[in-house]
Amino acid sequence: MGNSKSGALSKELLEDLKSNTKYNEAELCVWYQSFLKECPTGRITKEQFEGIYASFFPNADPTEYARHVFRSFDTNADGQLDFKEYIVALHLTSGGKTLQKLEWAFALYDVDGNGTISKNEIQEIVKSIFNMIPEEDQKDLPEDENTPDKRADKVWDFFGKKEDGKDCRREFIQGVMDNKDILRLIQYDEPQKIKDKLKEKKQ
Ligand SMILES: [Ca+2]
Ligand SMILES: [Ca+2]
Repeated sequence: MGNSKSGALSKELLEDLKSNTKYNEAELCVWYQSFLKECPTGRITKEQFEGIYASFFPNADPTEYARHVFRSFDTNADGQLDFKEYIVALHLTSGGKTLQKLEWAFALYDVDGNGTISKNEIQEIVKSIFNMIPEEDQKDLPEDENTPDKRADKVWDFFGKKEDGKDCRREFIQGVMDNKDILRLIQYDEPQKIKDKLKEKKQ
């Protein structure tokens, strides 16, 4: 993307994003201008991304979760989010199709990217989600999901796994599709708040 600094979106990228997200050409152009204003280099670094999360969770610790979310959006694994990755992220966190969202959730949980999800990986993500729940709110959680371990166990049990089992992408997506309750347990809805904030900035 050699023209990322020229202020214009390449035709290929525009077509790509139009067909893979819900945004139309006019919206994408506006997003792009605001993206360049915020990130003149055309890239968001991991530190900037963590900073965005940190500013929204003053009473909690979103660092770990932000790191995992960043990894799941950094599809070419170069340590930065370019405009395409950023728009796909926005699209997924703000009402993309369920299947796309679940594919993203799988990528989030597959920490080492080996194509399966282990119990350790579930524990790691669930713990990072927990860190974002302020302590006073944790007290209001149901008894069987009020600690990271309990919640991770519940998710793991849902998939019917033995201690050393693994979950592949298809099983994971089908499992969550079949039980909406598990969707609530594996995700954190706060990105909506971040999206709204980013939108405000645009205006
Ligand atoms: Ca990248
Ligand atoms: Ca894995």
